[in-house]
Amino acid sequence: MTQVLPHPLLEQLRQICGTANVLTHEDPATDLSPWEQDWRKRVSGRALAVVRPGDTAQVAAVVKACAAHQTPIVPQGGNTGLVVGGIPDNSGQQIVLSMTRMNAVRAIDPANLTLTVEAGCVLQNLQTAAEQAGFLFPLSLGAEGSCTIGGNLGTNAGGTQVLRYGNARELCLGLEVVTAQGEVWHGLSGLRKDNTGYDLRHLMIGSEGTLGIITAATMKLYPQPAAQLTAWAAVPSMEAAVELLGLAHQRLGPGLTGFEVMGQFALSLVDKHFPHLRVPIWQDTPWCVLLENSDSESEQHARGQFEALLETAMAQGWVSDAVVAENLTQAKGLWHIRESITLAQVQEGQNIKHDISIPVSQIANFVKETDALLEREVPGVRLVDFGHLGDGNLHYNVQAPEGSDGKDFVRAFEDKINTLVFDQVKRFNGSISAEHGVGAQKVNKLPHYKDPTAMAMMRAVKQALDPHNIMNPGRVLA
Ligand code: FAD
Ligand code: 2HG
Ligand code: ZN
Repeated sequence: MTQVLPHPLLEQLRQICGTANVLTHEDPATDLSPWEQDWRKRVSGRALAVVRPGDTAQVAAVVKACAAHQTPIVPQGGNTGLVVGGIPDNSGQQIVLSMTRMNAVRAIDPANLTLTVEAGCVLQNLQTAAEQAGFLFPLSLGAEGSCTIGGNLGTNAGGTQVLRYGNARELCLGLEVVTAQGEVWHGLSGLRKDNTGYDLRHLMIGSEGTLGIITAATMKLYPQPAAQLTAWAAVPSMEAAVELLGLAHQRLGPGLTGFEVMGQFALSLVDKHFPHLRVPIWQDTPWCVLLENSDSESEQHARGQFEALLETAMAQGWVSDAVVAENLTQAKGLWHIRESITLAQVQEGQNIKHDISIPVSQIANFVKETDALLEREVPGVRLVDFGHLGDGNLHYNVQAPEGSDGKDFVRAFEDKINTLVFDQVKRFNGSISAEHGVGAQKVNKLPHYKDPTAMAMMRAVKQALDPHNIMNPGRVLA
């Protein structure tokens, strides 16, 4: 009989976090797939262990132990990322550092308009904590019921309120981070002004776990609006949607907190797979737009502003039909339709995602040209265009031709289609990752599309902060 020798690192990790918080394949009854498989169920890895620290000191001790054994660490929050950034590779040698046990709201400072929270706090719980204290925490995205603030900061998440409040980066005033050497950087200052050298916070945000582990963050709070109104409008073209956006900025000013665009095919998928959601006015229009007006005065004021805006837009021919939600339940229903596009795409079969940004002024040209290019090069492809038009961020997704197998299609065409789309993005001075990040998915594409000097500076930063490449290797930088 062969005896399984105790793994020295695993023994150490068990001492640091407790046996129950170090999950391995040694126990056949333990299913590690929730941590090893990506949200889209396209990629799976194999972890040496899933480690679940309970506090910052444990994170630091785990990193020190892993560094001593040269064992790579993959930080993970809610595992809702869409670019294969938070799961281990196939080597069986990486540990997943799951942050979900560290989920406490540490402090709320009403006078400073800040909230300090641990990295594993689910975004929705953070929003609720802010609301219960009488404030708004505006970061909002479809995965908010399971993604964590650590993952949001790791990816610099965007979502639906960016045009008014900015992305995760703009909402963060301070960080607590465990470095690749296992040291703790105490940076939870909550200061709005601090010019004491390089801004390390901004280096960590969006670094996708490749420079350090975010253990806590101090986030900005905002006053709650007096009223929030949502409208759904049919628009005859992308040009018209852009005109409507300009008018909405002009008329609503900072009240404009959401401006989403949805192509007809994207909405047809929601209608097909979730008919109970009752998608409004989509059959006779190529595009619909979802607008949100957050008013500091009253609902009556907001409604008046919205009605005047839509009237002008209709007179200009930029809107052909529109509905304004009558109450919060209706508004939530409209937003739910928008947030269901991703899931409707999953139901339709495997697809190719492009999370891109283009200057708003160029989006209509980009879509027209790129649609035509793809239809010519890959006949029959179905384009699922939607996204945060207010930020110039399109989810320019590509579904297999009707009746063909999604998996076969992705295998055969993903690389070709990515190159066609990304070359177009470059031509239009855009970015190949607007909000989801680079992860492992775009790591090989990045050097072709990012400025070489910027790539060299990124490599120098990585080398300086993580010289042994133990922090999420193979992500962001190859
Ligand atoms: P994970 O998936 O666990 O990790 C993501 C990355 O962050 C990985 O590289 C990981 O290593 C790193 N990371 C995680 N925690 C930490 C930490 N504590 N310290 C350092 N690095 C860490 N994204 C948007 O931007 N906008 C959207 O509108 C949006 N909508 C979505 C809708 C759906 C239905 C889904 C499934 C996803 C959506 N996403 C969106 C993508 C995803 O939700 C975000 O990227 C989110 O920020 C990831 O958070 P997470 O906790 O799940 O992170
Ligand atoms: C959204 O805006 C998300 O709904 C997901 O960023 C986008 O499914 C996608 O491609
Ligand atoms: Zn998005």
